[in-house]
Amino acid sequence: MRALSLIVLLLAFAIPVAGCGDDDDDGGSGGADTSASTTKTEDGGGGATSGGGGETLKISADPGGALKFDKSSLTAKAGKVTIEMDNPSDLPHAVEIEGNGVEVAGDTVMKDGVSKATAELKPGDYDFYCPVGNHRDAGMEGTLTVK
Ligand SMILES: [Cu+2]
Repeated sequence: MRALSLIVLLLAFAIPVAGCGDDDDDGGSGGADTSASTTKTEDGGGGATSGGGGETLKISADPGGALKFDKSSLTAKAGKVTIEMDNPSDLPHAVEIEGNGVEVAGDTVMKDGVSKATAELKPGDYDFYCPVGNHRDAGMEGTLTVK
């Protein structure tokens, strides 16, 4: 009897964990290591308690090919923040968030691509910019204020 109720308990526990795993499915990037999947389960639990979601700020590179974004200042609430940059131009661009010990870069994307940088941010001032070539120096940057 005891062993049976233990199994029922384990099953009840396993179902919500599996549901969580479907959310951020980036498996396959590493090897088929069993210790890696154990770590991932723990991460999933932590993410669930923090509420998930977060805030997404959308910006765009200049469609005419100028080295600038369509916004030079952004504001977000503290927590998980994503900057999502559309690239309608013929130049490669990316978006990067930097400041207060954080440095996260999105993929460099070509025309019609979307670059995303996501970071857990505390209140403070951050920079966002394009890390491609000299784009930042040329003016492809702005300020992200987190409150
Ligand atoms: Cu750029």
